[in-house]
Amino acid sequence: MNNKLICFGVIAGGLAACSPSNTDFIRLNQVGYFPQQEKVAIADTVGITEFTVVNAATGAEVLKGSTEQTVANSWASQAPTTMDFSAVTEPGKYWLLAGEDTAVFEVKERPLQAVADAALKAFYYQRTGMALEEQYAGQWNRPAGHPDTEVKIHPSAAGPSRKADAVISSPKGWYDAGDYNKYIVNSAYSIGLMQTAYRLFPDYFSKQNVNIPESNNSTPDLLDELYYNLDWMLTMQDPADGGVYHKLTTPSFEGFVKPTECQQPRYVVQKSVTAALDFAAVMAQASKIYKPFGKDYPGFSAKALRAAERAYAWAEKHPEAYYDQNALNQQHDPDITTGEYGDKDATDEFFWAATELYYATNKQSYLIKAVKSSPRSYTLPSWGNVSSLGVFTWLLPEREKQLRDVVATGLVGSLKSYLLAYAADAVKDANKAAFHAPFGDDLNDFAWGCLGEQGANQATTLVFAYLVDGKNNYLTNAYRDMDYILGRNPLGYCYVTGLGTKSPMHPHHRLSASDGIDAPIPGLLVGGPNPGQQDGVQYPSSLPDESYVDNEASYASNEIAINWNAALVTASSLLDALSVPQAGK
Ligand code: G3I
Ligand code: 9MR
Repeated sequence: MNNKLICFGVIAGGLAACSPSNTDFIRLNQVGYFPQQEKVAIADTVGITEFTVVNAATGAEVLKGSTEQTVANSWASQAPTTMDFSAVTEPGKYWLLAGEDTAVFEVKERPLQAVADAALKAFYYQRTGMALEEQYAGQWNRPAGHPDTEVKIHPSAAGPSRKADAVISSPKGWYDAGDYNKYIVNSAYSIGLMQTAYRLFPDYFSKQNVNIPESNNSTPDLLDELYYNLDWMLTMQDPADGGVYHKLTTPSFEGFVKPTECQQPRYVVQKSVTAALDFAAVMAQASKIYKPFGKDYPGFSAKALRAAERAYAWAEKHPEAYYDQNALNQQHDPDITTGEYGDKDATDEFFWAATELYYATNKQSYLIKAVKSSPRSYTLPSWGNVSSLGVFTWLLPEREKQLRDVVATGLVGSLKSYLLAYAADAVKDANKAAFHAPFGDDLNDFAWGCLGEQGANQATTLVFAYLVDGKNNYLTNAYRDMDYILGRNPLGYCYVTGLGTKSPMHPHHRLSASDGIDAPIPGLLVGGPNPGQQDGVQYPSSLPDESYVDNEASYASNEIAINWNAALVTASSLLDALSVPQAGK
């Protein structure tokens, strides 16, 4: 079948609504390009040397171009071709035609606004313990589940004042992911990333409205949403000693049932050093960020700072209190088999927490501690390695100008050089990469949750490199990573639910799976290609960048999680803000 001719016919007949067939192999950003953005599509059309761009509304040809060869990935037998249509800058809908293949794309102002808004709104859908009303949640409205007002102290968390099986109240917060549990390490890390975005462009966030119950108060929606989880986190601190429980969980994962149908008891489990430090870091951040919003959140700023200092002091006394679920299960009952978020090295958490506490208090002791645990190279943010969150805080452009202390300025100098070394290396081959992005040409790019932890977080890192160094090339490459996530990838998925022309319909997500609605909850980034394939599901391919399947059972490639969505919120908001200079700071 010749798609090209069929679509031309449709266009000539005045109907712009025809859609490309699934067999097409043109890969591009399915959400849209802003007028000045580089615009590149990928095809595997061997032998095709030319492409055409047609205005979908008028049928008029607006561009003719030549294809170029990329460099094949080490695991691929063949390099795809690229088509550069950056010259198309007039807002509108277009067809890209190459040989037998067709794809539709759109040029518009602020295409990433839809991504940034949907990604943030997804956190509202993850809220536990409250009813989601139709006026905010649309067809995904639901009654309250998991009130968590009666949660048991697991024996691993018992102490002199709170004995095993004692009951505490620990309501609110977000469901972590496809499961129904709440984990301090992961939700703190997620908040840390998004609070970083807020610090960079507060004016951008003050204008955002995602229609949540708090949208009409005087606090930005982002901060209202984060507060819903911060408020839960405060309940996870043991008032007796300042330690922080690692997680609030059922002993084993629930089935694919609605929140209101869950029966298992919920526990708070063991205090850990990583939970305490991640908690300390975000509470210290929040104490500064929420200070101007005391009208909506009275007393929170001071309370957060006190909580942060106590948690940090606890961590210093318990530096070896790692969360090791196997060891825990050998000593205590019931066994806990849900997400571990374990760690055997808290140096990065000490660095991040000390960094934030120094920024919040100006106490010299925290500066010394931050320097002592500072990293020797740059590592992308992930729940398991948070050193970059500390790096971002040191490199905040406004702050750097204010630093006078020689120890602090020395540290900033080193951290900057590590970040820029990472960024320079990341972008060096991107121009010729198989999918024209810095993410996606290395075997190590693909693992559980890679689209968030390695894709979107690389984009955020490159935004920082751009802000620090001023090189446009870093910004261009950050947008390229977003293009990858939004469709310019081997399987041609826009990996965010509800966006683009082909997106996941069956994520490993209990809320979406149990609500009786065909469409999944929107705005959720799936984990993505993961050659580990740990879920035993049949995948279409064993190639690293094709190890993804839109199957509800595939928790290793098709789950959603707050940390990946936090990465999407951060990258898409920063890039949206930067594509409208006046909306940024
Ligand atoms: O870091 C290594 C990397 O160096 C190596 O190249 C790669 C090769 O496969 O493996 C990488 O480690 C993987 C790691 O994720 C990457 O972050 C591990 O194999 C993999 O098992 C690990 O998966 C974690 C998963 O839980 C299983 O424990 C994910 O990070 C983590 O995001 C995920 O979190 C779960 C929670 O436990 C429960 N809630 C859902 C959530 C999302 O799936
Ligand atoms: O649903 C669970 C998901 O949230 C986790 O990321 C994943 C790995 O810990 O585990 C999933 O639960 C599966 C369990 O590990 C094994 N039995 C099937 C469960 C999913 O239905």
